[in-house]
Amino acid sequence: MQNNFSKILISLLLLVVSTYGYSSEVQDITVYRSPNCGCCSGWIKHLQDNQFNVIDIKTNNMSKLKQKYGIPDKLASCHTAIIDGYVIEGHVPATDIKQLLSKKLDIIGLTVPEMPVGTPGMEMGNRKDPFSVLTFDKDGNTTIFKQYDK
Ligand SMILES: [Cu+2]
Repeated sequence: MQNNFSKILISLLLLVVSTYGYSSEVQDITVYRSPNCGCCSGWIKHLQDNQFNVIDIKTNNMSKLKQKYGIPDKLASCHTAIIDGYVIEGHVPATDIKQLLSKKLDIIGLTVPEMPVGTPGMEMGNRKDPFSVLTFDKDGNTTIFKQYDK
């Protein structure tokens, strides 16, 4: 009896450990930003709150970097991030990054062009501008990945 109880206890413990281990799986994301970008820090915090491990790289060469990763001017924002071979440009919500990683689309990555108010890292009280998360490919084609209205 005592023995059975310990067995049950141990398997329960293992279940808890494996479930916890799965849900807390963190993924590395490299974020490039200029040293004094405040809203970039806000977005980094949002990623960390959503179980991403952020490698924060400060550089004064953002425009060169955007060229290198194939981000056209009209799709550009402040920071540029790289995760799992994808480019994440601007204030893209963490849920959309996770969705992209599970979908494995044949695109360069996602962007929220410019810096809409109300996106993660761009909070200004209750103000929320509608915005779109766009996919973009190497030819500069875009599609709407997710639309956020107020
Ligand atoms: Cu920004």
